[in-house]
Amino acid sequence: MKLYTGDLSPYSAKVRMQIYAMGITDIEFELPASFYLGKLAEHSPIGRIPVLETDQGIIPESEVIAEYLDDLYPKQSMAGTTPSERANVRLISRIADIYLMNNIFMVLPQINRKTRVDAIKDLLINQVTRGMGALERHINTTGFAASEHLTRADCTLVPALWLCQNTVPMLDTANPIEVTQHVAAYWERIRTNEHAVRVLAEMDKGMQARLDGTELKQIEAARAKL
Ligand SMILES: N[C@@H](CCC(=O)N[C@@H](CS)C(=O)NCC(=O)O)C(=O)O
Repeated sequence: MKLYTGDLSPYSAKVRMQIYAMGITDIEFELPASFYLGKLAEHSPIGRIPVLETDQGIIPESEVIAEYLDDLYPKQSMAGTTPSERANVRLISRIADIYLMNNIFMVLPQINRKTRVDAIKDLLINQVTRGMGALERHINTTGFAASEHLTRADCTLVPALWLCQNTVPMLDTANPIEVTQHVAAYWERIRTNEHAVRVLAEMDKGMQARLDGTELKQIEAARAKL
């Protein structure tokens, strides 16, 4: 199998963290040139990464890929065991995906102060703040995000919190993790987990490549090959 993935992409990082934690070693990683050219629809109609290529066809959407991996390798499944634990895993993963990452992605174009529309920024940041408030109420106060062991909830939440910490302040807004108690404590704890450490380093590397011009060179190289 092949995963179309990028270092900086939090949705891709979520799937990579699950792959590392499940000990799956036969999935090749690739960032296609089409990503830089805005032509990801050549690989998947949704036009976004991650995409998993399997012998049966492609699977887009991080949550769908995550569930597919759990179904494919039930012994290593990270979906939780009891019905209530599984519900918690899904809930934390949905909060991270829908209320945090999705709204943060929508607000990112407002980083540019010259073109910023304050009403759009405020609307979306309020939604991120609400999502963080909900996470504060639902997150486990000990151990991992949804239970006492590592689950898919952690794989979604780690990249979501990284995104929050590293991008929201660029909108001249305080990092919403700072006013939390349980989320902030979790954020400290999870950064000692080996799989979290690995994806966080990959995301830092991706951010560095964006800031130091390495990514721009890759885009230019992809264009030159057209
Ligand atoms: N709901 C999707 C979101 C994926 C997504 O937005 N991926 C971003 C990178 S993190 C992307 O491919 N953006 C390219 C684009 O929007 O053209 C998922 O969970 O996989």
